[in-house]
Formats: sequence, structure tokens, C-alpha cells
Amino acid sequence: MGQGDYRILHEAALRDYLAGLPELRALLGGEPAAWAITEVGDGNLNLVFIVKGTRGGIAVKQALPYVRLVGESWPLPLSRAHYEYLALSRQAQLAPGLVPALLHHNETLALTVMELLEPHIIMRKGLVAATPYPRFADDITTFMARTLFFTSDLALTAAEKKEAIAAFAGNHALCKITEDLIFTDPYRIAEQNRWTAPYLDALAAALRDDMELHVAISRLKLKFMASPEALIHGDLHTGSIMVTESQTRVIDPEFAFYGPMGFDVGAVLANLLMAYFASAGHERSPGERHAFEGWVLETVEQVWAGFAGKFLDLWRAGASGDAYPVSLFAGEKGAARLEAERQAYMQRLFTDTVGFAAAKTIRRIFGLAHNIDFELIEEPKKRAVSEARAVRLARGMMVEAVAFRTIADVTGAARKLRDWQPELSG
Ligand code: SR1
Ligand code: MG
Repeated sequence: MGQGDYRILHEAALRDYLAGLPELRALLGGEPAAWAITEVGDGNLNLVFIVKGTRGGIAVKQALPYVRLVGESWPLPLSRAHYEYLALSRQAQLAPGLVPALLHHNETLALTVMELLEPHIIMRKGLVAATPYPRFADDITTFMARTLFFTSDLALTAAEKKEAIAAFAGNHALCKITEDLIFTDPYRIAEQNRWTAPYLDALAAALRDDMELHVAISRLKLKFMASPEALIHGDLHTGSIMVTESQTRVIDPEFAFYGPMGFDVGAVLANLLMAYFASAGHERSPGERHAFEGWVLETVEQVWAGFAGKFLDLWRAGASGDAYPVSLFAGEKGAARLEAERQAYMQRLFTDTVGFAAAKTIRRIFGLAHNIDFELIEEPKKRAVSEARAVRLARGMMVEAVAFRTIADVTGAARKLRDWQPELSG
């Protein structure tokens, strides 16, 4: 996993490398010189190539020794490719058909070859274009329920769980990115912060002065750092999900580690809620995206309900882990008490989810890495209005997470803010 013989494979070197792998060469078909190789990476960290031959295509991802978004001044370990491969392998076992098939991995080159997902598109792009995805809620809730439940203490023995935590513990540089960019920087002066200025200047300053918010984000940060509940994807936003009308694939788990489950579930909800608030900024005539916005909020509700239902079903069907020993919950009385405890567990997880969703929202509006949901709203003032609405909801969700008892409380609050007119600076 060290730098060793690592080298960045640009087009020519990649062509030669793939030509030397008989299985991939056969899958692509034709002469290597005729393969079409295109670099398509639009994420923040890596190179991603699509390679097409006469028979088929593949996707190749290579980690760079630095953060692509910023450049060589921000080094980043290549080992993230190892953790991504490990996570994808585990997710493929636990949620078959919901992650891309793995075709090849080279640890030294920090390079992974995967099936080419076609005609899938990055979900975030589809949401900007107001496209509903009818399979999404069912698929993403299966993915989250199964990957989180089966890697938790509810399904693993204590020894298995500790070994699994150790296997991902080295991915701390990626965790540190999250700890800084999500849980710290947006709430202080940080060189890399940016927002829609001047309109959100006062709001940015207010966040830096809001001690209730600083306590809430610090509690969430501690939970992120010190709660190895399950193998989480760690970056489960709508840019890490590829979709068609009938298929969903979760990609890019390079931030994976054993962390709090609510971080993943909150990421999905936050990104749907941001798509909802951004939608007003994309409409060309009033109400044009009304049906889409309804679908988004319905999906928010389905995601929590579907996840909670599937997770509970897995738990009820037989938990072989060392937590909640069956022998302590014998008979009718034990079964009833255990069921009440399951409900309490889900309520705590819901509160975590609400808080993490808020943190994921605020970082996209004031931190380093923004998202196209808002960024593609061309008129800055309009963008700031959408962003301010999302921040208003997020602040409430973070500071008063327990006041949101149900997912309908979240969607109800979002709906009320749809046409709220914030006071902007500038
Ligand atoms: C410097 S990396 C910025 C962001 O990109 C990734 O997708 C993660 O969300 C990370 O926080
Ligand atoms: Mg990514």
C-alpha cells in the first residue's frame, strides 16, 4: 500500500497496462490501439477512466497521491484505494447487485477496474434535471439496511466486529477530511470555506457565532469519531449513487470505516433535501417542478421508513451478534421488552440521522466542496435563497434533533420553508 512502484497511469500507460491483462483484454475486445479511453472523473479526489473496446467497456479508477480538487499541496494516502476495494467487496456480499462488479485491483497502483455502468448517470445530475427515480427508495434502503445491520454488533460476534474495525482503522486520513470539512470548518474561519457571497455573508458569520450550533456539531463530530457501530460507506451523497429508472448502484466507498450508522442514512436524506430546496432555483416558470418536488419529499419519507423497516426485519429474523443476547430476552415478557428496545434503538438512530443530515447540508453551503444542486443555479441571489432555506431547516435539525420525532416532522418543516423569503446580505 506504500508509494513503491506507484505511477499515475495516463491514457497511453493505462492502455498498455490493460493490454497486459488477458481477461480485461478479452472483455474489451479488439486491438488495444483502437480502444477509446476517456478520463471522466468529476469527483474531488481521483482519476476515473472509461475504456471501450469492440466488445465491451470498463471503468478504471486510480487514486492520486493528493486531493484532485485542490492539487499536490494537499497530499492524501493512496491506501484509500485499498479501503474502497475492501468496502466494495464486503458491500457486494451483503447487498448483491447494488454495487458495481469488481473486475481487477492493483494495490501498488491504487487502481481498481469495475464494470462500466451504462446507461446509468450520477443521481445528482438526474435530480438537477428533475428526474424521479422510482426504484431508488427501495434499493437504497436495502443497501443501507443490509450493509449496516450485517456489519454491526447485532449480527457479528465481538471478536468479528473488532477484527472488522481494525481492518478499516487505517483509513483515518479520509476520516480526517470529514472531521475537518464537515464537522469543523464551516463553523469557523477557514481558508477553504466559501459561500454565495455577498448574499450569505451574514448567515456565514452567524454560524461562526452560534454556540448552540457549535455544541451540536461538536457532539456529532464526537459521535462520528467514537462510535464504530457498523461499516459505513462514509460519503453516501447523490454523487456516489448511479441510477437508471430501474437500477441503482452505490459507488465510491473510499471513506468507508466503522462509524455511526446515522452518518450514511443522514447523507442520503440531506442530499434529497438539498435537491428539494435547490429545485426552486432551477424552475423556469412557477410550479414547473412541483411534481418532482413532491416525489423528492415522498422519497425522503420512504427512505427513512424503508430503512427502519428493513433493518428491524433483519434484527427480528435472527440476530446472531453478541449484542442483546437471546438468553436475556426469553419468553413472552422478554420478546415484548426486546421489541420495545428495538423501537428505542431506531428512535436514537433517527435522532442521529437528523443531526448528521443537518451537518451534511451546512458543509455543502459554507465549506470547501459544494454540490451542483445549488452550484448550477446560475443567478447567485436565487441560489442564496435556496441555500438559506436549506440552512434554516438544517440549523433546526441540528440543534433540536430530538424535536423531530418522525420523518414527517422533517418533510413537514421542509415543505413550510419551500417559499420562505430569507433576509439576504448585500
Ligand atoms: C477534499 S474532498 C471533499 C469531499 O469530496 C468527497 O466526496 C467527500 O464528500 C469530501 O468531503
Ligand atoms: Mg467520492
